[in-house]
Amino acid sequence: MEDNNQPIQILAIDTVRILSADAVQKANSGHPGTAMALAPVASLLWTMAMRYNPVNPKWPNRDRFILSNGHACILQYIMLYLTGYDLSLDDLKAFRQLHSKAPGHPEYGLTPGIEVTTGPLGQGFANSVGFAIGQKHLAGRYNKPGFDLFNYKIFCICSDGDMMEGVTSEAASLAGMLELGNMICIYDDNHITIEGDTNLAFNEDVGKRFEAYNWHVQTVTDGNDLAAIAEALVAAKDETGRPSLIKIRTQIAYGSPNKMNTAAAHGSPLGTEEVKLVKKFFGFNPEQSFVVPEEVLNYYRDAGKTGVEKEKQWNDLFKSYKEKFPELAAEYELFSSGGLPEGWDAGLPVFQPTEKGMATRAASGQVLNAIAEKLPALVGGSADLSPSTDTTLWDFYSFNVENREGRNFHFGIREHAMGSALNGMALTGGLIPYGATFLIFSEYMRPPIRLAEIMEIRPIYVFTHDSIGLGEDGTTHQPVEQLISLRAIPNLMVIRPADANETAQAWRVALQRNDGPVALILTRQNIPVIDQRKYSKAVGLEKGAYILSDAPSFPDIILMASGSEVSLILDAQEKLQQEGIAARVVSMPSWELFAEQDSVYREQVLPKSVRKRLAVEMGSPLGWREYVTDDGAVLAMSTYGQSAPAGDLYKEYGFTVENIIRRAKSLLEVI
Ligand SMILES: Cc1ncc(C[n+]2csc(CCOP(=O)(O)OP(=O)(O)O)c2C)c(N)n1
Repeated sequence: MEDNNQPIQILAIDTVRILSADAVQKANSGHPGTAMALAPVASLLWTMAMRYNPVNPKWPNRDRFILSNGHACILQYIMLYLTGYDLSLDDLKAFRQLHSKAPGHPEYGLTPGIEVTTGPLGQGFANSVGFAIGQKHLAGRYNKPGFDLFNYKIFCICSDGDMMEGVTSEAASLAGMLELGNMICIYDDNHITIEGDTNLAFNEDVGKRFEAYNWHVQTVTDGNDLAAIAEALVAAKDETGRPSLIKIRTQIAYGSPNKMNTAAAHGSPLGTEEVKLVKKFFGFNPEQSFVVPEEVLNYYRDAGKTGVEKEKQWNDLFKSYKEKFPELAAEYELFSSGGLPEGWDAGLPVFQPTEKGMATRAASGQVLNAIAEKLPALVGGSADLSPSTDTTLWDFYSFNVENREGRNFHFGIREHAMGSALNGMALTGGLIPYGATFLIFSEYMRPPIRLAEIMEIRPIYVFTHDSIGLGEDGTTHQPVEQLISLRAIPNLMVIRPADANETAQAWRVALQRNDGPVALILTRQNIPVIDQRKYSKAVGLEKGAYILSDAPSFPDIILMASGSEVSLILDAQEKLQQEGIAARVVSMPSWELFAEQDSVYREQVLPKSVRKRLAVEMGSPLGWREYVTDDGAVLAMSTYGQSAPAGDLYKEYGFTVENIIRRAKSLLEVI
């Protein structure tokens, strides 16, 4: 250090700026400028505004911090290291390297203190809304007079890019309406994006926009004005009736004489010489890198240590809460550790065949309501489609400003924000969130679905209206490629049950999974309830594929299907039998579950020696080849559907028992 006379706060901030420049320079990739410019606000957040304990990053009543502009994550890693999380200076030196704890964008589960994986712009902001909903709901359910168990806040930093993304608008609108006063978002208004000045593509008044969303909006005109930032943070914390936006005008790469305020400082190292100039500007030795003055480390570590006592106080509070409200405490402990109560599935309904049959969405609604009482952690809703997706919990209230304990969520027609909010809710701890819409509109929420897979967290998606079988709504609403595209997402478990009983089993499997999300794919239309006295029990669903009805002798052919098409192949089996053809019927609700089975089981279900196989699914044929082999065939949708009654569409596209028989015979060359 050349100049040691600066007040510690300034020195501490400058250290963060220089570490940012150093780490990105060493990695030879990354985003230095934004981290440098945000150092003052970060420093204030971690020293005066936020409640956290680096020794226990999972402490339930900690404030949550989400960096929505995840590209600036070196800033967060530096703050985690400095305040005493399990992250070292060496980890910072390994920024963006193989197996590093400091990857190119923040990843949940990899780095202690990272609450959620961010990087796709807009997600972190919308996740924050989910976290804020989660906190309000926990408080609504568990807080009692004298026991303010959950009163933490959600802090989020976001950038121009976040503000441009549509999902931010959806989520901000929802947050304002729900009066989520526990959320504080700092908007890094630096006027710079990758292509240059924001005037190229973005010139609205963000503050006014957020005011219109019912947010409490403050502006700080200078990102280095510590007093103004601190004041704004205090005011934001005091505002509990509305979410807060603090718009801070910063200068990207502040301190870099040649890169400051330019897009060049956004996504590339500043350059060795420029980094030296930065060090000079801040009075550091230009020849030294990764310098952390001892007093700076002490300054941040001391701030971090205050969290130990705060957590202890909370633990004491929880202890007396546990004495006074043992059941509620036990419930929270169970669900927040990912468990389910003993016997939770005892009341799963069993459905009997009826003349009319039953849509799997309707069965799902019954299942959900049968288990809701025993699973208070199960909360969810839809993007304005609860009546159509059958996802209302009949005996419970809606979540709204008056009732935070409500378990029915109205996300509005905001599928994308719903998906992102579900991630924040799932990460809250103690909640099992589900979200519903039509399968076709899963398209509108793919980014958060993918992130849930990466994070191995467990929202449950209820996607109904799963095929041309939805009928008259027509082409725009009839999914074709959605099933296979969801199956293509690693770690998403897709389950398309064949009837009401498989639907009950699908919920059982979904709720038992706690290392990744599940998508339930359900019909709009009534379909037969398969007679479990005549055929195999629906519990076979848990294996992904199972022999629903075997051939009386060694099978000539295997018929396989998922969802509504299973009943068709069952009928076809019977008719083929009358003609002396032995067909095995395999119900195949989940490729992912089947892939988890051992090879012996898989061989039992699909023996290699039976090469004639016909797969039937009202979706894209892609992927089925693996199961039908080169000697088999796939009856699927290779075009879009049309607007017509379902029965007519079944005929039009060949999803009839007669056509299945014809295709089977053609495979067996008996036509
Ligand atoms: C959804 C999404 N689209 C594009 C990108 C690629 N990207 C990363 S940062 C960025 C914009 C940078 O501008 P800003 O958000 O203002 O960040 P700053 O320059 O202030 O760091 C873009 C387009 C992304 N991460 N996510």
